[in-house]
Amino acid sequence: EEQRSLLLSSSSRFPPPQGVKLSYGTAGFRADASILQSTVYRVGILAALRAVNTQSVIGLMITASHNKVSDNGIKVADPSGGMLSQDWEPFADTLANARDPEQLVHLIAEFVENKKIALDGAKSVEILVARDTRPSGESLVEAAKQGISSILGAVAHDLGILTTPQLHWMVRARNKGLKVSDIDYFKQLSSSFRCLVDLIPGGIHPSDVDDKLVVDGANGVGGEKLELLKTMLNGLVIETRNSGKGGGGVLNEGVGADYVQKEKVVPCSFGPQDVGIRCASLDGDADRLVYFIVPSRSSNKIELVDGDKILSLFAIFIKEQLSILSKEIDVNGNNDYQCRLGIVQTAYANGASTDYLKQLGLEVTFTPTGVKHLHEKAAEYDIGIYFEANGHGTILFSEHYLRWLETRTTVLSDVAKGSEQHKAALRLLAVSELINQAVGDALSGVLLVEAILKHMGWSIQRWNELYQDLPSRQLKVKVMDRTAVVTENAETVAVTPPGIQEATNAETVKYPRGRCFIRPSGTEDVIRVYAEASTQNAADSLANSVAKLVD
Ligand code: 16G
Ligand code: ZN
Repeated sequence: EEQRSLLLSSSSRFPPPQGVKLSYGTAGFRADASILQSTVYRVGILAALRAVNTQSVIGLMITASHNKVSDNGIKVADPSGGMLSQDWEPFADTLANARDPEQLVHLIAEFVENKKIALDGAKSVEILVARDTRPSGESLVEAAKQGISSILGAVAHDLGILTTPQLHWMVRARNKGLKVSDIDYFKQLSSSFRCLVDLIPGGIHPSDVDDKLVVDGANGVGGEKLELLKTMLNGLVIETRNSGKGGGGVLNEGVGADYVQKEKVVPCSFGPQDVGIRCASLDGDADRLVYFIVPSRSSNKIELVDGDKILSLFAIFIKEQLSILSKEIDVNGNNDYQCRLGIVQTAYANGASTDYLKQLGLEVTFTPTGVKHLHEKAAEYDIGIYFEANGHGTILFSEHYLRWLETRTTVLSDVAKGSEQHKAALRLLAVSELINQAVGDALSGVLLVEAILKHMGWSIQRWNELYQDLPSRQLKVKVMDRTAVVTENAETVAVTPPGIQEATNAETVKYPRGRCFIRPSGTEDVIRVYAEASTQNAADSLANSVAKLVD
């Protein structure tokens, strides 16, 4: 019928690359941009099917995040704004690897039948498409649109260049029935930031006025969007570097959150002039954020203030508000609601951060690497805070708890309005508006960090001193087949190849405070090794000896 011939004719324009097997990994499909046309076209089809199936708005983001500028990738945002439902991932793989139009159409028909997707095109559905600043993005967006429009009733809406979290935010908002444009995102961020600042006890300290933050935009979309956001903020001085404008540097080359976190050196255009200043780095699509300090004029080494420290800062602030709120007693002398606060980390979290969080009395759980895992776990709490050490994370609020907070702020008597409890509830509500509820978001993350530092009256040095990171080392080992390593227990135990875990343990016990694990990368053909110990030499040596076991 009509649908079949539509698919056959459009797919013949997108022959798949020969001799490559693609897989929808932790971060969607990612590869050299030159081989992605057919994959992106096919993911366009998948997104359209997902939209018809859920009768919701779906998002498509064209980005390769922190990877090099010649790479690109594509991932799907589900109706909630989160990652594509995991039970659709195998279908994504199957589609991407279909040999020819006939097979492709056959696979689609089979899937449509299986999932009982009603493809009559009767009701139209919308797919929001956005891309980062990569030059290959433009033609890939075209391919995505072709895929989308090969499904009857599916309509692509091209939003141009956005950060990844912005796209996720838009999808989420649209499915909540809000008529939003990308300017609404900036309005919500800036007004909730303002709200937090207005609630600072005793107001902003005068010395804050010329206390600036310098942000490395990774020569990508984040720098550009931050420039825009800045114009809507008061009381925050931000200097953007590596904003990607005016023929400056190359995307992610010697810049950005991934570079800074892995290499622990200053990014391009930072140096001796920045000693002691509060600095931050975004990644190429602005879903990761790390802070750093340049400690001395004589070296390019930095003090990294990573995702774990951001998590700790957020946790302290949330805990403080909750403890203020818990002093609120109702007329019967009961405190009627106990908020469940949970912290979610991965095995990459520095052991010192986990110790610190537990000392604060917080519940800490671990999941495998990858936002979808952390996000899912965090969503089980009233307030769930998750972060990867690499700087991807956010704070999730359950609908139930938000409703409760809202009633607190409205039912409190006039006397209680303006009370500490009232303010704490307002702060938590402002945080839920500011911090992206769909995915980790460097721009909203920067604003929340800045608001909390102002609230606490802390310098970045004071913040960094919450605890001291244990020395660590990450290595990667190129292997023929990374699937040979299978892990369990949130990637802390390798169950295959046989004996590898025992050998790793035997090395680890040789080092005081030693901790080490291996896992297959979800984005590259490598096995990653992480080691931590009481000294840098020990961590290096542990990582090296375990890397030899893998080789
Ligand atoms: C992707 C993940 C990130 C994870 C990283 C691990 C998303 C949106 N991003 O960038 O969370 O930390 O992969 O990479 O899920 P690896 O598997 O190569 O170590
Ligand atoms: Zn990213």
